[in-house]
Amino acid sequence: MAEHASRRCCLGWDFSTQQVKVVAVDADLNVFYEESVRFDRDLPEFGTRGGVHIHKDGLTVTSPVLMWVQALDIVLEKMKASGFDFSQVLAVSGAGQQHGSVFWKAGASQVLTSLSPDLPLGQQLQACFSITDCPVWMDSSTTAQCRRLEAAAGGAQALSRLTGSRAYERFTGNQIAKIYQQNPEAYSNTERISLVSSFAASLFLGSYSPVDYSDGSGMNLLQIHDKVWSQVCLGACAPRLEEKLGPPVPSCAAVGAISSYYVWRYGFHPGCQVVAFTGDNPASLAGMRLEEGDIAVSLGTSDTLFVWLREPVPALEGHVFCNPVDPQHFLALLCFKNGSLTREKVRDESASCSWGEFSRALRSTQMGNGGNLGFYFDVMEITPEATGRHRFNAEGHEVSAFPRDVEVRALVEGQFMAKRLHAEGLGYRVGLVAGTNMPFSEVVKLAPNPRLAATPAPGAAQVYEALLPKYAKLEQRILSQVQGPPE
Ligand code: 5FX
Repeated sequence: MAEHASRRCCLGWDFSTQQVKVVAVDADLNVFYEESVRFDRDLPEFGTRGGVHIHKDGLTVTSPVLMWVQALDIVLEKMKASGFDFSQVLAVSGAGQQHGSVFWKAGASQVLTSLSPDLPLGQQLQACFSITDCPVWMDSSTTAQCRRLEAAAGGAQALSRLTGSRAYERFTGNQIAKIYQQNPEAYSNTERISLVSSFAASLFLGSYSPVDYSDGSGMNLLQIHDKVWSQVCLGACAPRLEEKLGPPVPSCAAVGAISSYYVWRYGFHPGCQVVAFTGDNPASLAGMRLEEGDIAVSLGTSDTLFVWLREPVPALEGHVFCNPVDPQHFLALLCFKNGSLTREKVRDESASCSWGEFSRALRSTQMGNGGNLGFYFDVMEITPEATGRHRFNAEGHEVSAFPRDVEVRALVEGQFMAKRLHAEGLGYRVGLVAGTNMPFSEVVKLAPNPRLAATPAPGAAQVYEALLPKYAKLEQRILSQVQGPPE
């Protein structure tokens, strides 16, 4: 029998854009088993690229709901074939891509609660969805719905104060409004709307699992302070929406025991608990074990920044979500579109296409870059909404180029000052004292320590504290060139 066969554990699922993945974690928080299904490779009959269908308008992006269901079937069958002992699983929970939505057809609840253990889920749930291609987070086709929602809420800033974000095209409320307007029959034939996270939890529960506060904050519908649906926002999106969403719950809530389907088909223990699933970004905050005052940066195609906040200041950029670990606190998320690709471009132009050269250039220049500051927005940036490359010398005069080494440092310092500046705009303060009495942090103490990739150089705080106001002023200057002076 395989080594992983009989270990008490919890299963963590990830329903992401490109794959469904599971990890089994033992009592010491060691991950001892992993399995996954990649949509494009393992379910080619759905014809997705990167797990999605990009429609002809270039704005609409969807994923087939049955692809997600079948992926779960395949992962479970693979686990069974490997001898995985499901009877040792104490609880299942997980994460889903944020904002995506699933529309359950009238009558689906009945099917979910009476699943036959003899058949895979995909076969039984075939007719359970009123929308078979679900809107996902990459969709940007709902600008009209966004403007309508902001108007109904008293403006973008008012909506942000209420729900944590101004209206965003991918946010679920706007997606629901579009479906209601363009396909009213499908909407009225929908008995329940889930997020990808609560949809996945529902599959395990064998009944509708509630939306959790954290992922619910990515809908432009939830009042992030009161944790209730906003009547104004619901009303602006679609009729009878509250009953289709059901009441939201804390992200750590146990929502019930696993469906008997899994007990009979796979041998799960009937007492195995399903804990609410949440969004992938909130789950990352929990997984990285962030605490109040911590900040985490993910450097990818886009750079993403996560911050644990106690008193957020929702703004016109970035998002404030309810915190998945402590519902009294918040999580701020900022997305910077000019991430890795821009760094690679500057590396190629100024460091002979070599990361070694790039690092040498950084070492050969001083912190603060002699007062030279740069903005590198090769594509239209999200935070802030500006484009182009802008370089300023120590006297604040715009210059057309920097020496190569200065260019490299200006890029890195500029990208990180932007992160600090905009995180502060959402209420983050550098130097906060970590909170006490956090049960979650106690629980995860057992897990191996995350590896710090870097620590600040001595003197960094003084240099950048002094430079940041200058950076902020120059950013304003660039923005006023793009947008015109503030009204
Ligand atoms: C966050 O707001 C996003 O839209 C993305 O990070 C998705 O969650 C990716 F799954």
